Amino acid sequence: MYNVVGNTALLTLILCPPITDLHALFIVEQPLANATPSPVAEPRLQTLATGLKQRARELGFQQCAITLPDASMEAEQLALWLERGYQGEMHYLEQHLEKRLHPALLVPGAERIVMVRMDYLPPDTSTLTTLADPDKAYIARYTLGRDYHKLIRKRLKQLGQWLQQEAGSETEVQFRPFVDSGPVLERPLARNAGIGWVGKHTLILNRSAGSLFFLGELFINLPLPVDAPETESHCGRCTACLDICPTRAFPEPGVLDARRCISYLTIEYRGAIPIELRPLIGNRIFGCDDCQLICPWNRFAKRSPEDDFKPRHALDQADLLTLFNWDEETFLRNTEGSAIRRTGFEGWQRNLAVALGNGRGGEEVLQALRAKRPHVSALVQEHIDWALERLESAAEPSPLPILSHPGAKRIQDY
Ligand code: B12
Ligand code: SF4
Ligand code: SF4
Repeated sequence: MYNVVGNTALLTLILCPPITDLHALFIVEQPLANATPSPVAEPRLQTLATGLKQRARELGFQQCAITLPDASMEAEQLALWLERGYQGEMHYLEQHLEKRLHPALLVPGAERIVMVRMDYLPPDTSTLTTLADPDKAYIARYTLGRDYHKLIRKRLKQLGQWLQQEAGSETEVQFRPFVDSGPVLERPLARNAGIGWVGKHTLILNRSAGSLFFLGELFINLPLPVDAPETESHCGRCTACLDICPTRAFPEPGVLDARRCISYLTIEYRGAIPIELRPLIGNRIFGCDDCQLICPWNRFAKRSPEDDFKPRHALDQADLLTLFNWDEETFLRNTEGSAIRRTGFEGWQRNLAVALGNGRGGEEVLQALRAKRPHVSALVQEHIDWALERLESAAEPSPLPILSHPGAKRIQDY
């Protein structure tokens, strides 16, 4: 929290070892205000809200909308989702349930949540061509450049400071920014703010921007007027995302079994990837975009103007073999300031071994796998053995369901 009165950052963050990622931050709640802020007249609140949205656009957010700190309508489904174990080993999702459903318990004093979205699609990165080339590594398009958490958090802080200055001495505005960094149900809150609807692939979709954007939010202690929620789904009878998911990760529309999702398996999960899912992962070594690429609404997705989201180290079309041959030092150097570090060097090698096993093979690949084997952990060794066995038995590559779907003709190569 950024407190203009005391000028001290009161946000207390305790990093839960050994996971050093933002999802695992344990937030100790601190009130936004020790004293109730002075009341502000209705017309002035309206002017501040209009100015705030304008300032958000100037700061690079494509949309900004205001909602109440209330996600209680998710209670039943969230409990059911967790009961079914769909969260896999993301145990942090089981914690702070009351705070997720009632965000004012997370940030006492919060009167409103200002939701923002920021497009992330980088300029032409030949997405489908890379996905279809078994020698190339596919990295989800949201993470080819700089870690978005840092950029969005910084801009949200600037947005909050603008509000403080604008309110001036009228009232003590206080705020706290989040992006993926706390027990916040960002998608229901974004829907409540009217940013979009929750698509059958579980992500927020907007009619003029698709879904290729990040969400972030600012908790504030000022009762600004709220925006109308999105109450309709515009998915209609479409089921494209459900049909083409390579690992069949949707047990039903709008419900994700994360344990089967390639994004979870390649980023969040630390163990041995289930053998039956390995061939379906193809060349995806960090995250997956298929359910979004096939979505007809993403024809309206906009390119991001942010330089920070442009690919670094040509990661948009790197060769699998080149990445597999990186040592730990190279991995750490080339992923500095990137969200890719989240998978760790062991996870990186594990994912690359699976992708190489799904590839075309050849003498150079076989030699690289054999040469690396003695120098890696038991976990990676087991994945290398799987890859070698698969390549030596000349197993057929798994089909790419996204390319055989009738809707594929409409997909741009982004
Ligand atoms: C954990 C997490 C993941 C997990 C789990 C995903 C998930 N669907 O929850 C994994 C690692 C798989 C993941 C993957 C991705 N993620 Co993610 N992820 C998150 C995170 C940190 C928390 C989400 C959460 O709370 N999930 C909890 C469950 C309970 O939510 P849910 O799946 O929506 O479940 C609800 C419905 O299923 C519903 N429900 C409705 N009907 C029914 C019926 C039944 C019977 C049941 C049981 C449930 C049910 O109940 C649940 C309660 O609301 C958010 C950031 C945040 N703080 O919100 C980002 C976030 C959702 N991710 C994001 C992104 C970009 C991605 C990826 C696209 C990245 C990639 N390219 O690889 C993929 C997309 C995969 C997908 N199709 O969802 C963005 C989405 C932006 C947007 N436009 O919506 C977010 C918001 C991050 C951000 N700040 O921008 N992610
Ligand atoms: S991200 Fe990939 S694996 Fe996960 S649900 Fe979407 S299509 Fe399926
Ligand atoms: S692919 Fe179709 S069903 Fe899936 S989110 Fe997009 S519009 Fe909805």
